[in-house]
Amino acid sequence: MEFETIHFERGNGIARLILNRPEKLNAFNVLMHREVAAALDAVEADESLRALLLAARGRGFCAGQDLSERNVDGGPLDLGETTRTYYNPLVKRLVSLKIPTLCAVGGVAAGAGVNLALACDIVVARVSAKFVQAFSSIGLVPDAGGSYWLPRMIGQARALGFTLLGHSLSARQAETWGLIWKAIDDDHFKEEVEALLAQLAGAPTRGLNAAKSAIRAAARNTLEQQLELESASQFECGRTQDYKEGVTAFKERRPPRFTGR
Ligand code: T3D
Repeated sequence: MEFETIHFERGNGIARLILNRPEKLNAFNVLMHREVAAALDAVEADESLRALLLAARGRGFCAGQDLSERNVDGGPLDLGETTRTYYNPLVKRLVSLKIPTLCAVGGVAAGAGVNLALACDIVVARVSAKFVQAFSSIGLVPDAGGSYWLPRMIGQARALGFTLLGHSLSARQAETWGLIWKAIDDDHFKEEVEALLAQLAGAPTRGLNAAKSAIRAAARNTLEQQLELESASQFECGRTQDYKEGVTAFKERRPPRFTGR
């Protein structure tokens, strides 16, 4: 599929969605939203896929909304409508994909750029990358799920400081705070990302999907509900070929060959 603002490719069970407006630090304009949505359509329809990489070209990961698209000299803009139309569906789609998602943050992530990364299952970042909740600098509220993820992931005190002060957070600090999975030395970044992708693409896909759904549901469930969800998920996972393969491989003392079925 050919796009203008993203690069999208599929192969070996892996979809790679690469933001490609490096001159704007990969800020989102309407076309990029539409092209990302089309790429996600393709991901959802392709049953051969077992992992998604979200990454970006150039020195930035994503600077959030493209502010050159916002004409603030006319009447007031309806940003409720733009977030409902573009960012909210994107966050919901990323979160509910049935394959594991890996976000590789190779440079600065700002505004919605941070929060879209947080919608992915695993986030890694170059040590040189940084994260900025840039909303406070332009009088906005963290959107694209930011106000949802931050207190859950890093606690209210840090969420408030990070958001209200607008200070940038280094990748190491983001890792220490539990905002991301891992900060990786720049020299090893590409190979570690590829290794993680290969691991995810070779994993028992349905089991991973059930696991991520359960962990994401925990924030809104009681213990009773969560225990029942685990049992229902285990019922489904116990019927997969990958479960059978995992147990068989264990007994035969060999590496499992998961197929995602
Ligand atoms: O509008 C709605 O629908 C509501 C939804 C909002 C979602 C949001 O994401 S709101 C938040 C929007 N984002 C920002 O406010 C971030 C703005 N950018 C920055 O604060 C800084 O650029 C960074 C901290 C991200 C990086 O700083 P730095 O010094 O490394 O780079 P720079 O020189 O500022 O930027 C490099 C270029 O990218 C520059 O272009 P130029 O001068 O070289 O032609 C800059 O204008 C451009 N750029 C960076 N961010 C944006 C952008 N262009 C358009 N929109 C941007 N968000």
